[in-house]
Amino acid sequence: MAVNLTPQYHEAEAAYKRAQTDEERLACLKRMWVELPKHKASEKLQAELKRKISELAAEVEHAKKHPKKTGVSYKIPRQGAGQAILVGAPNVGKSRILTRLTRATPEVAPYPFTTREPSAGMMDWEDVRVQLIDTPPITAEHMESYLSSMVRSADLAVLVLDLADDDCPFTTEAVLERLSSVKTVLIGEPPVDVEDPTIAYIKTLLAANKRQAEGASERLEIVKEMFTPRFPIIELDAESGQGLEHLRNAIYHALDVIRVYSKRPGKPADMESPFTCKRGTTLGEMAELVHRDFAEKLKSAKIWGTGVHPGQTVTRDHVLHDKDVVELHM
Ligand SMILES: Nc1nc2c(ncn2[C@@H]2O[C@H](COP(=O)(O)OP(=O)(O)OP(=O)(O)O)[C@@H](O)[C@H]2O)c(=O)[nH]1
Ligand SMILES: [Mg+2]
Repeated sequence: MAVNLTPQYHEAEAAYKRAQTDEERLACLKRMWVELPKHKASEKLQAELKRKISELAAEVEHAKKHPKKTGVSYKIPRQGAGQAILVGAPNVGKSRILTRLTRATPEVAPYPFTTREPSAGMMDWEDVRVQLIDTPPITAEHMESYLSSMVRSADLAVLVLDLADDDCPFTTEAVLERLSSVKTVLIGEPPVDVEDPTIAYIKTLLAANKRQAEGASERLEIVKEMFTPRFPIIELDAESGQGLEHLRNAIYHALDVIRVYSKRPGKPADMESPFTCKRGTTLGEMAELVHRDFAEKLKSAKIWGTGVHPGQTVTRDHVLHDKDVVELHM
């Protein structure tokens, strides 16, 4: 028998995956519990949720009584059309990629463990911007404690690998294992139905960097054998710039967002600053993005774009397309 989870449940689950602190996670688990249909088919899920809530509640309680003196957490406010996080083994070129795709200037150096703290920059893609985050390296032995929650709350991970290094398939596997040991699974296409809600699947691109290094072609063959079809593989050489535009495009497209331009009645559309929303967003949902009140006040809307006559009046459940121009009437 199917569990038939409600949209509210899925929403709470999505919020759980984005949560960055244990308190937030606990609140989301509680919401998931409330929204979970309580019947025979969902018994396993009920038991699992109950266990998670009780464990996490104990942890939160414990943390309150024994505040940690050490340990840092980084909250980088989301900006732009989406957030992509660069992760990988030491010295693979994560920081170099950030310097090439954004105006950020993290330190780049020819030795491992250069980056000690995350830093962010904005990547231009046509008329939108995507937030990129550079992070300290991950090895089998070490990962900064805050990293997994940053990866979980990102829209996309870019797993960077070093084609100048014979060990690159293994150091990359070590990164994947390290993250999955804390229930953060990097994968090309996250599954639609997730059995265990505590596991976060993060959509991921594999960036095979240093493509022009000696021996890179041979290593790339091995990398392809090991990681296809688990991840889409983007070849690049950040130092020389080869493949950079390919990576820029792949990042934007992987976010799966569309651009919508707003227009006031009787005025030309504002083609300067599009709203971005997930593909599949409806007019009603978009109105809410523009302004919380708009969704309620919305009387009608006209659209210029895909699948409509120019200026056609549409209802709030109309699904929007990239580059649609929308005129909202209150
Ligand atoms: N040949 C070549 N060298 C590169 C490329 N990308 C980065 N490098 C070099 O590789 C070294 C490491 O680059 P970083 O960007 O600091 O690497 P990282 O992954 O940020 O390293 P950590 O911060 O230690 O994790 C530097 O000497 C870069 O100049 C590339 O595409 N080709
Ligand atoms: Mg670095």
